[in-house]
Parts: sequence; structure tokens; C-alpha cells
Amino acid sequence: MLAYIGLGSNLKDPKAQIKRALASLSNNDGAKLINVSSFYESKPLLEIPGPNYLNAVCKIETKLSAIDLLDLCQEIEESQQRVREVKWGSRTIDLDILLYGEQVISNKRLSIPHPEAINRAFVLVPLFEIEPSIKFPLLGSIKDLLERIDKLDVNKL
Ligand code: ROI
Repeated sequence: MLAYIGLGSNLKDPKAQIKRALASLSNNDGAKLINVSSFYESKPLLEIPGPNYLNAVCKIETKLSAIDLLDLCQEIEESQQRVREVKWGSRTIDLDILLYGEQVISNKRLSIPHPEAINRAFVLVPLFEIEPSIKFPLLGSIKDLLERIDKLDVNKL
């Protein structure tokens, strides 16, 4: 299965945090890293106070089910001392499954396509960089999705 994961960090050397998470993904037997976008800097969403974020998107090929992939993402977050303090708070690392093949998944732990992805330039811009012709199940082409949002606020490193 092909899947896309969004990575974000705004604490403790964000670039190193994202690189470490990518290394963990590629070192896992269940996942093969196929492509990684550039890194993009942006202000915290909703003007929440805190350091700027660094974001990237990667494409993987995986044998894992969506739930097992979620477990892997959460293990990586924990291994990088992610602390869940407040909702929307700063974080050392965040891994979101954006797309899992063309599947639509909705249960207590997982919503795919990621429900907020389509509103966020820091997700759509790097995804478009590595997969300009991808379609979101139910939601349409990334090109059309990108036209609806403000892209000025993400800067490629
Ligand atoms: N803001 C930006 N710019 N990048 C993120 O990855 C990010 N992640 C989040 C919240 C707190 C919503 N804001 C963000 O989870």
C-alpha cells in the first residue's frame, strides 16, 4: 500500500526531529520510504503562540494496516519525547497519516483522509511538491484543493 505521512515539529531542533522520524520510518521493516518533500517553515496555525513549525510530507510503501501504521507513528512520536500537554500545543514531533492508498477510514482512532489536511497549506504544499497529480478520495485533486487555501504562509527552506 502507498501512504503519505505529514510530519511537523516546532520544538528542540525541528529539522533534526523530522529527520529522526524519517529515519525511524525507513528503518522499520513494515515501511519503505519512497520520497520526502522539502522542509517548509510556517507560523503556528490559528496564531497560537509558540515557535515556528517545520513541516514535510513523505511517501511510503507499507505492508502495515492503517491501524498498525498509526501505532508505528505513535511509537515514533513517543520515542521522540512527544508530550501531549494541551490541544494545539507545541510539539517535538507530530506524524499524521494523510492518505492510505485510496481508502476512506473513519473510526475512533483514525480518520483518513486526514480531515484537516485539506485546509492546511503546510500539508498540501509539500504533498503537491512530491505528488502533483494525487487525488484525495471523496475530496478531489490536490490542485483543486490547493486553489481554495492561502499558500503565502509556508516557506520552503
Ligand atoms: N501549525 C503549523 N504551522 N504546522 C503544524 O504542523 C501544526 N500542527 C499542529 C497545530 C498545533 C494545529 N498547528 C500547526 O498540530
